[in-house]
Amino acid sequence: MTSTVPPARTDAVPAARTSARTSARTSASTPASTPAARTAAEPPARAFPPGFRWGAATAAYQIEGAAAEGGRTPSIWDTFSHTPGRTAGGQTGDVAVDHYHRFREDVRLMARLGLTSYRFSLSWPRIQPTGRGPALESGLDFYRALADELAEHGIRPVATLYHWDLPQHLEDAGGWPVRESAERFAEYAALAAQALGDRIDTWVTLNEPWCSAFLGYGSGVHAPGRTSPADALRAAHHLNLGHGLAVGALRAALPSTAEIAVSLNLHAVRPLTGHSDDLAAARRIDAVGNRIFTGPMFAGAYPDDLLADTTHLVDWADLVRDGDLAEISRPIDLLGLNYYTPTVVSAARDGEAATARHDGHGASPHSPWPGADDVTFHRAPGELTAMGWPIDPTGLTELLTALHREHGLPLLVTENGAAFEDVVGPDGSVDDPRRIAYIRAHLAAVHHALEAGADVRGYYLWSLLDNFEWAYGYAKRFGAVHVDYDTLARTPKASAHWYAEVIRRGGID
Ligand code: GCO
Repeated sequence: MTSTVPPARTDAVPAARTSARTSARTSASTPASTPAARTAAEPPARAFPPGFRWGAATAAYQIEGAAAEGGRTPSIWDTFSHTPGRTAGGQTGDVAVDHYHRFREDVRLMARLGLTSYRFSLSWPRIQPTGRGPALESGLDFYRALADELAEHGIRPVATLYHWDLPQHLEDAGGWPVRESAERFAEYAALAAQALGDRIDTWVTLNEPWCSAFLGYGSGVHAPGRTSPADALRAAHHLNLGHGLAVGALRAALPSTAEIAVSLNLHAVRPLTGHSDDLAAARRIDAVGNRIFTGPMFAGAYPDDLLADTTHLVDWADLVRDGDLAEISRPIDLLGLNYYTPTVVSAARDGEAATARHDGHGASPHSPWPGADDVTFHRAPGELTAMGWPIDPTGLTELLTALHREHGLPLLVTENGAAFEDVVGPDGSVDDPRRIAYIRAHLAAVHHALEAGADVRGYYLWSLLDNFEWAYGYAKRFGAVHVDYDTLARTPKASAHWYAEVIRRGGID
C-alpha cells in the first residue's frame, strides 16, 4: 500500500525558486551568440535518461469541441456544464478549442516543440454514444486520423480511456455508483483497443478516479454533481473495478508489447504538526485520497483503516464481491502520477467549522472526503498559482520515490503544470516566466527522484493548450500554447519555447 504521509513538517517552502526563474528567463530569450547560449549547447546539468518521454497532456472534453458531431452524444460533462450555475459563466465544452477540427495544426505545433509523446483522452460518447453496443466508426476514425498524424511526426501516442466523460446514458442508469458502469467501461475499452491497438501502444485506463468519485459524487463540484458520501465510495469501488476489468480487456485485445497504465492524482499528504491528532488526520486523508486506489490495485485489498473510517457510510462487504479484488489488482506496466500541489491537514481545532476546507478542489458545502469530517485543510506555504494552489515541487519527488519504493513500477508523470494570469503582449506574444519557473522546478523534482533510483520514464506537461478547465470554464489557463478564445488562434507562450529547448537538450540546468 502506498503511504504518502511523511513525518510532520512545517518547512515546505521550495528552495531556490528565484534563481530557477531567473535562469529560465535567460535561456528562453537569449540570442545565439551570448555566453548563455553557448552554455545551452553544452550537456544540461540535469540530463534525463535516453528515451525519456517528453510530452504534453490534454483531455477530450477540455479541447475537442464538436460536441454534437460525428454521432457523439452528451456525456455527464455536457449535461453538467449546460446546467445553470455549475461552471464559471455557464461555459461549456461545446466548442472548447476546436481540436476536433484543428488536430492536424495541433500535431504540427507539438512537432515544432519537439514533443516525443502526446497524452490525450478518447471521448467515450464519441466512440460508444450510449455506453453500450457497437463502436461508432466515425468516432474511431477521428482517433485513427489523430494517431496517424502523430506517427507521421514521430510522436508517440498515449491514450487515456476515461478522462471523466461518462456517457449520459450510463449516468441515467445510475452512473459510477452502480456496478454495471464498470462492466460497460471494460466493454468500451475492448472496442477502443481492437480498433486502435495497431496505432497506440500506451493505454491509460482511468484519469484521476479520485476526482471522478469524490468531486463527481461527493462534493458535487464536478459532473454529475451529486453529493452523497455513500455514492462517492461506491463510485470509487466501481471505478477500481472498471480499471481492473479494462486491464483484462486491453490485454486480450492489444499486442503483447503494449503498455497499460492508470493515472492517479495521489495526494502528498502532510500533517500540519507532529501532534498525534494531526497525524491521524493525515492518515485518514491518505486512506481516502490515495490508498483507496493503490490498496486494491497493488495489494489486492482495501486498507483496514479506510474500511473502519467509512463503515458507517457504506456496506463494504456487500459492495465488494468475490473476485473483485483479483480483477482490480491485475498487474499493470506503468503507473501514471498527476501532481500539482501538496495537501496539508490537521485535526479540526475547537471552533473551526468542519467545512472550512482549503483543499483546492472547489467550493462546496459537501465534503469530497468521506469519513474525514474532522479534518481541516490548510494552505501549504509557497507562492500560489492562479488556481490558488501553493507551489511546492518537493511533493512530486516524495510521491515518485515513495511509489518506486512501495510498488517498484516504472512511473510516468502523466500531468504537471500550472495556471497563471497570462498577459498577451502588444505583439501577441505571451511571456510567462512563472510557468517556466514552475515547470523547471518540477522537472528538477523529477530529476531528484531519478537520482534517488525511481524509474521515471516520462513527463507530460499539463497542458499543451489553454482549455476548458472544468468548473472554472475558460478562466484558468494551463497551456504552454495560448489560445485566443475569439479566433481560436494558437500562439506558443515563452514557456513552450523554453520547454522545446529543454527537450532539445534532454534536460535542465
Ligand atoms: C485534473 C485533470 C485535468 C485538469 C488539470 C488542472 O487533474 O483535474 O486531470 O483535466 O485540467 O489537472 O486542474
